[in-house]
Amino acid sequence: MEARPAVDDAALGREALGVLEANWTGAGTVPAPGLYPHQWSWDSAFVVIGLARHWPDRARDELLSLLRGQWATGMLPHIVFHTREAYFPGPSVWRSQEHADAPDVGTSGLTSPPLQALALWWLYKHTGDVAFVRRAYPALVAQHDYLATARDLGGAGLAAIVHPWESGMDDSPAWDEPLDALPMISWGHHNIELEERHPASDHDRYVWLAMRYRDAGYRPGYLRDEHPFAIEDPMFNGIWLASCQALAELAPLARADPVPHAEQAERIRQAMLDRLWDGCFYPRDLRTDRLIKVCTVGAFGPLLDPGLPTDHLHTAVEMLESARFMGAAGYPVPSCEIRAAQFDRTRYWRGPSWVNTNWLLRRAAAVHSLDQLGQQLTNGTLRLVRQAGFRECFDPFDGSGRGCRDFSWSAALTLDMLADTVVE
Ligand code: 9WN
Repeated sequence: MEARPAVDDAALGREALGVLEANWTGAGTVPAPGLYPHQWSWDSAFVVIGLARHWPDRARDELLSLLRGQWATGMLPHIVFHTREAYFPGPSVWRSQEHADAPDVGTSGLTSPPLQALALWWLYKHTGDVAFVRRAYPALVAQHDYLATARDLGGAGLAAIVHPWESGMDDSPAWDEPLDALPMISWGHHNIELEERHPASDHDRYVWLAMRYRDAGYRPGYLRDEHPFAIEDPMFNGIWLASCQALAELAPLARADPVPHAEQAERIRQAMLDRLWDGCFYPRDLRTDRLIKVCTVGAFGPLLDPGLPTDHLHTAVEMLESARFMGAAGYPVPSCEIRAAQFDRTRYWRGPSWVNTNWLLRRAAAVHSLDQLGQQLTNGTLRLVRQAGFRECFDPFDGSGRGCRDFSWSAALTLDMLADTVVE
């Protein structure tokens, strides 16, 4: 049975806070009870954003707790294992603790979209807490240095993802081609809940890829020369660019030089225009040196950049509003172009709408003063959670909920959106 709709916005806000309170383990917020029982990196950044105006102390604790997982290389892992709850692949698969650069707490060996500096900026903007900026800033600079060095596998100024999990959009059709180029793997240790999300063959390949990287000692040289999956993704890099701009604004508060962050942002912008644009932003597969020509919600990541040239902005917004995306769906924003052969309204990241990508696009609309688009994204997203609850994702045509219930970023970002819509 679906959740009963909250009677009004105040009740919806209370329910959202209730979900975040229930998902707090004492050490961090889990994305959802049961299926995701640890701290996931970009989920946490969305939680920080959502709590900034409602519970800043908790938002600070959330970010600090995530930073405990940072490696000496600067890498912020996509999962931090604060508890002993079962999850596959867990600490015994990643074996981070055998690695000299890893922290005391167990973590995965992969990273995820670098949203944390934008989250810190959001927290500062709503709290004015300079002391906290000073405390968190060095870790985020180290994270960005890691991306600019160990992950610039194409040598053009973009960070490459080396696993679908690093995109945060695991099952995106954008990864079909590079995954199909890998050997067939079958290990037979399947978990029914996971299979509802990814076909077993995909999950086996995910684990195989992660283990290859682990067995190579998590070395950047291996990633550059041997690892079979290396992709420059527009959403990952669009988020990185926005985070570089956030660090440029925060740097003076931390008595640091903003210029390197602004220069980094410009390098990313130029490289995305040169390497990922062909009428739309596409991921570039570094192993074939070709664009992966499937249009997903990831194509809109570069819109987070206030410096995106106007003609690119207009073309991308036209596509977003067209029948390829929002124009033919009842709810914003399908995770894959509706007319693509790979579109599937029921399958994880291959069609359903997600609150976090809607929030990112709403942020992009604000950055470019596209007020009507922003309002449409906000209203459509709030309609989803009002009707179906804080689900993991939603059917873009009828708005029904899919995946987990009580999903943290759906609750957190609802709080953020409500804070802008409250009429005093
Ligand atoms: C693997 C936690 C994470 C999100 C990702 C989402 C999903 C995991 C999975 O859940 O990924 O990391 O099991 O599919 O795709 O965006 O961070 O909510």
